[in-house]
Amino acid sequence: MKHVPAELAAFGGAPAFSTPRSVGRPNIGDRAALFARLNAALDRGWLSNGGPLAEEFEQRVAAVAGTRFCVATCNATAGLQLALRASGVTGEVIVPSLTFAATAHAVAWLGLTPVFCDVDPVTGALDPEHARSLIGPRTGAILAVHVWGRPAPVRELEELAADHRLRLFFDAAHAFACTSGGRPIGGGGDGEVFSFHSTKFVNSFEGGALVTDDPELAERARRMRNFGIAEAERVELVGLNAKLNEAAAAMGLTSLDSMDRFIAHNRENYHAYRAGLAGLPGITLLEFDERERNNYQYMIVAVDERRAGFDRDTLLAILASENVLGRAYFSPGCHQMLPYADGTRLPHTERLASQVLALPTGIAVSAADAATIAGIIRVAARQATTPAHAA
Ligand code: T4K
Repeated sequence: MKHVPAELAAFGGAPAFSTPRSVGRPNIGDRAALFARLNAALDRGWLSNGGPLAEEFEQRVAAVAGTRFCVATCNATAGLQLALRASGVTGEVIVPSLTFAATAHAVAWLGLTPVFCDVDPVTGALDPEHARSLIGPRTGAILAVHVWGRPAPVRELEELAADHRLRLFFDAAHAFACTSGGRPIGGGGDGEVFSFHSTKFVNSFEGGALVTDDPELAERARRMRNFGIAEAERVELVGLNAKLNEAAAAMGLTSLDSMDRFIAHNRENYHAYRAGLAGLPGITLLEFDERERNNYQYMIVAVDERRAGFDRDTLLAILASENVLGRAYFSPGCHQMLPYADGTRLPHTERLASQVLALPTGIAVSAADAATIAGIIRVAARQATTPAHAA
């Protein structure tokens, strides 16, 4: 077990870790199984365009999500674009601002207008009442996000969308294998999109998937994913190339084989962080509702500067000097990013975006590491409130 420094590296102590512990380090599953799958694909001479590995991956993702259909894609951003385009959304799309830029970009790239919505001040989930106030004659859809793997208010949003005849999608990039109200995330709204990027707990190097129970949407998205080709050379729709290749599917399947182990590991880390950070003034670890199934892949802490004695960016710097590479996910909110900034103010989003950071977890981080990292934060908090460092 690593030591918790009595003196922080930022003040001349030795770093707690000799090699980095970083957010987003990929979980690597069984290498032999991965190479066997890759070899089989090479032997088959079938490397993309709906190969057997991609089809198996789709079936297994649909089984986890509890949906009838799964359309695997080269990444989640393309999956979001397919979902919106295949369902004929026009005009404005209501999206939370507290998310990765990809959510807004998927909308804007299609020539649609993202309209940014505020979030719950504690959980960061899209606020249905604020969303309601943003609905106007040009609104075509709501694209909510299960940010950090914590479920958005699925039922309220389904009611809201139904009341206004809007399409409803969920960016479920963070929420594969989670549940909401006991229901697997995947079956909400018209469709949901997962990410299997390398930084996700289940990864296919790069990859994504649109899951839905709507056969028409699934079929249109499937065709649009492959240049709009219906069969042979018959092109029926404007399409793009958003297919998942066989190497990616091989990695995705291998990752799925280890999914339960990855979740159990992340859960242990979560509990180590929770125990280590308990009772620290101004430091709040965003909790998981353990009545639900969670993937525990984003460890999010909010730093309240007034009570902690330091701000989020100072904590990130302190951690970095200990070789702990956190990330300011997600800061700033999309509504304050250059392509979208138009003076809109979203108070809850802005406060959370200024306070949150992600701490390292995943297979490369042990529960003992998590305890050490929590210990560093504890030391930082103590030093921040002692007169020598408080100035
Ligand atoms: N919606 C939401 C809510 C999302 O969060 C995302 C993606 C999407 C949609 C779109 O999904 P995809 O189209 O990507 O499938 C990373 C990921 O690239 C991105 O997928 C993810 N969200 C986002 C939250 O994180 P960056 O710009 O922070 O990546 P980068 O290169 O700075 O790496 C992040 C950390 O991971 C670093 O500490 C380094 C580490 N890392 C990264 C890679 C790729 C590794 O250790 N090994 C690696 O192979 O976006």
